Amino acid sequence: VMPQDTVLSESQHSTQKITLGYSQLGSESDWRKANTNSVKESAKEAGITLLFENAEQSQEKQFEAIRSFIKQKVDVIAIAPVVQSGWEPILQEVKQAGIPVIIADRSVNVTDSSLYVTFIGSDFYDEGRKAGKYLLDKMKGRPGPIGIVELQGTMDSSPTIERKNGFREIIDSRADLKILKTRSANFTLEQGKKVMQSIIEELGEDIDVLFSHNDDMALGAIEAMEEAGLRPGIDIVIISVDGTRKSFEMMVQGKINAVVECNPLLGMNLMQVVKEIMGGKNLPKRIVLPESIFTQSIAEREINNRKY
Ligand code: GZL
Repeated sequence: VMPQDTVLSESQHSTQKITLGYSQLGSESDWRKANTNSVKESAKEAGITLLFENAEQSQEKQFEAIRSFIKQKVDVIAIAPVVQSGWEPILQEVKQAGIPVIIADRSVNVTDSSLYVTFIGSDFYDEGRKAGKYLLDKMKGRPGPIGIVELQGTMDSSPTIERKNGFREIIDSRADLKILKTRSANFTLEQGKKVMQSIIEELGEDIDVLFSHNDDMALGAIEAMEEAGLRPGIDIVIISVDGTRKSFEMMVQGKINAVVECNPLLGMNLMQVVKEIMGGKNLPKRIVLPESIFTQSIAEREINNRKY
């Protein structure tokens, strides 16, 4: 504890005193848990006081958390928005309170971009394109028609909308790549399994490809396939998104063919941005982390480097 009469330098003063309110959307997936750990660990390392609220997929609970941050007069508020719409009113309240906002992970649909300082998150549209490009390449020599099933993430969330659209932009270049069924399983393993079970009952052998918007739903779908006597990665080509350790284990076992990287480890970037805001720095409106795609050929080598 600092003796009362200690004179803090400007930098000590700013880092010593920063309080960040983080509204996390839930704990639905391994990606989300890694994101939460990254934010908590990075705040500790940065000496930033963190108020952390988990909304368990409820936008209303995110609003409540944000109002509590305003009451507690935090220095900065960061939000991982569960869906992209409905954010104007609460962001106006935060603006009235004079607290800067960082949008983290998923994006918000607002007309007034002065309502937040910057958005730190992946390019989900490009993730969808990468999945589509992998599929075109994988199916080059194979005659059609090729039946695709898509498991979508949380409806009205920016990763779901943009992965869906990026994927379609690419596969539309080949007419006999057909999306037979697209359903949301809300980014969870349990719903991925349930939804895939019902799709298998309906389409069975006609399914050639699964495009899953995240690894947890892909893992659930794999369970459903195996219970139905189908061989994931062989009878059905599986493309997923995130790059969690479990997805690498599945690639090593030949059950997933490719995983598009989506990096949850935003914590350090976030704390850097918080400090720059407190230091009066100007920031770009958009901060994107570089990402790639992983296939079975590199899974064995890469799995031990995985941090989440
Ligand atoms: C993407 C993130 C998504 C992940 C899912 O940045 O919002 O939410 O792809 C997670 O695994 O549930």
